[in-house]
Formats: sequence, C-alpha cells, structure tokens
Amino acid sequence: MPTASGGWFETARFGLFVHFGLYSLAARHEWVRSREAMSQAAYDRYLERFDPDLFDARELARAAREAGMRYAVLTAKHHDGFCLFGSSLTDYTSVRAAGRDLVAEFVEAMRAEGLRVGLYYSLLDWHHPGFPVDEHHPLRGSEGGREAEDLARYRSYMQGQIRELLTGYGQVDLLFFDFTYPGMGPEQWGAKELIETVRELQPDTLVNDRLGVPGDYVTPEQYQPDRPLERDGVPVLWEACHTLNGSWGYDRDNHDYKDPSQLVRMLVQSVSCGGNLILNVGPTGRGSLDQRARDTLRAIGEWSALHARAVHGAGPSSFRPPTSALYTQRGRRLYLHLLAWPFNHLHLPGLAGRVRYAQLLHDGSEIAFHEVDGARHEHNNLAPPNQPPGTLTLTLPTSR
Ligand code: FUL
Repeated sequence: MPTASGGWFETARFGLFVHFGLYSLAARHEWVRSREAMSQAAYDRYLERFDPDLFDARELARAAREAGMRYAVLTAKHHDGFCLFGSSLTDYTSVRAAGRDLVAEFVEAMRAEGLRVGLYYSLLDWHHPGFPVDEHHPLRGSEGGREAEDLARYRSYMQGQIRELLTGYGQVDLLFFDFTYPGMGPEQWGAKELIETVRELQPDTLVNDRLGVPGDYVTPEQYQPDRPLERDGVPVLWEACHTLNGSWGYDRDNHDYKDPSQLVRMLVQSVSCGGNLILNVGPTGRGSLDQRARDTLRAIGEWSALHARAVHGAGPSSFRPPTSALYTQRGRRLYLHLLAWPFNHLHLPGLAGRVRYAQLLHDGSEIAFHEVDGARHEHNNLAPPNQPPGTLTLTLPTSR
C-alpha cells in the first residue's frame, strides 16, 4: 500500500463534500430509510419524484472555489444504493430516473474550476439483493420479500461499478469508500481486489481507509484532531470530515448550523495539525444549496479570500503558539492565527532572533515588534478586523 506523499491532497487542505441522493427528497437525514425501517416500495416514492432540476454542478464548483476549497467529493452511491451515474449493472440510477449522469456533470464542472475531484462510494447497499439484511439494513427484523443474500454477487457488482467509475469519467483523484463495521470488513468487501482494481485503472487515485485496510488517507468524522495523526508511529494523510448541521444529507428542519467562524477555526486547526478539512453540503431534493449552506460558504469565502495563503500549501509549524492561537507555516512564512481578538500585546516565546518582519495577513499592514528578555513581542494596538480568526504573518529568516 503506497503511503501517499501528500502531493495535491496535502496542498489543497480544504474540500467540499456533497451528499445528494433520493434521501434529499425526504429531507430528514441520509439514513432516513434505515432509521424509519422503510421498505423498498415505501422508499420508491422518492425515486418516482426524483427531479434534480436545480442541480447545477457549475454553481457548486464556483461556490466551492470561492469558499477557498480545492477539491470536491460527490456521493456516487450512498447506502441506499441509488447511483448518481449511469451504470450498466443496475437501473437504480439518476440516468434512469431523471436522464442525468450527475457524476459526469460534477466531474466536468469541478475540473473546469480547477478543483480536484473525488467520489464517495458506499460499501453498504440496501437496494442490492446480495447485500445482507444486517442491523443497519432497513428490512432488519422483517420477513421475506427478498432474495437470499449473495455477497459474492455483491462483491462483483462493486468491482464492476468501481471499474465503471474509473474508466468512464477521466481522472478521479480520490475515492472515499464507506464503511466497515463489525461483521462487514475487508474480506466481505473484497477490499484487496477493489484496491487492486483502483491501482490498475488509476494508480494515482487516493483511497481512504474505510475498506478496513490501511489506505492512503484517513477520515476522522465529526472530530477535530489536535495533533498530527499517526498510524503505527508513522504520520498519515488525513482529512477531518464535518457536516454543517449534523446531517450529511439535506435536513430541512434542522437549524443547528455551525457558525462560519467556528468552521474557519476548524480549518486552521486541521492545517496546523497537518491535515485537511472537508466540509459537507447536502443539496435540497431539487439539487440546489439552500440559503443556510450558501451563506455559510460565502462567509468562509470572505475569510479565504484574504487568508488562503495561510492554508493552501501550509502545514504545521515546529514553533509552539501562545494560548488561544495556532500556527500554520509555509516555507519562511509563519502564520499566527489569533482565535481571540482583540489584543494589544502578544508574547511569542521561542521566536527571539527569528523574525524579520511581521504584518497582518488580511491587509498586509506592518506590525511593530521588539524583543524582551530574549523573547519576541508583538506590540500594537490592534482593532479586530471583522474576520475570524485574526492572522499575523511572521517572516522568518530561514526555511523551516
Ligand atoms: C458515514 C455515513 O454513514 C454517513 O451517512 C456519511 O456518508 C459519512 C461521511 O460517512 O459513515
């Protein structure tokens, strides 16, 4: 298994996750079919009404780029088994239901905006007859109405679909398989064969670790690491994946949205710990972003427009930040992100003799500094700029 050496993924730092599918019409969480133990016939009401007339991949791509994101990942297939791409292996697709290959539209639009493209592919499949009726399955506890499980058949279905995705859409930069749980792991998925297929067809595609075997990157979910992540003592590539409001699929009546300033802090924290942040949006049943998602991306974009250089291509620093602050570093530029404004006096231990010049990042204005007892002091009366967090750039004399 190659441990990816970073490359575009490590430089990009910030991505968009898009969960869209039949569950978007239910508008109450992407697990709705399982949570409400719906039969396939009951769930089919969303298939019958699937009409993504407002799904505009170019608009999504623009929104992502303007938010400062450098890659985007779409649910090609989620746990309900519905495919957003044309597959010769099933009719349960957006092509059949609405005449649209949304994966094709997505990939093309992201590339046109210069974003890297990833596809999410669920290992669970509540539509495929070969998939076992386990504790997550909507039909758990119900009798009959289903062919006997045939995992070998399901494995070859997955193989075939991964082949379709990696041969029909040009370069796919990343695959996000999801997920492994007790009783369903690498052996059941045919993880080894799946990864071999990926390597054969697109050797540069990064694969996550949710097949139950070590992949190229790890995906802590709704969790913010506070230090670089390691596996067996070796640093790994990682992305923290987060929802806007606790649901990945569109959840109309859930108004518990994270604040943009909190999301910016989470992004900075990921970068300061050598990882990425992938932030999710769940388009509505018609395929567009609702106002709350738009507003959030726009607010993050205002921050990114002025602070992106402290994120893209930046990583952790070996300097220790003062309390309520984080460092990211890119070559000779050390970025000090102040999480609590305002301040007029800041003590930066360990930087004595190391700083050549200091300035605010958002407007380039110079910051006065002096050394006291061998420590570095920034000394200014700074009014808080209206962006979270405030960021200072310190230019160091040598590279890290
Ligand atoms: C989880 C899934 O069950 C969620 O629905 C979502 O797709 C998240 C990213 O991964 O494991």
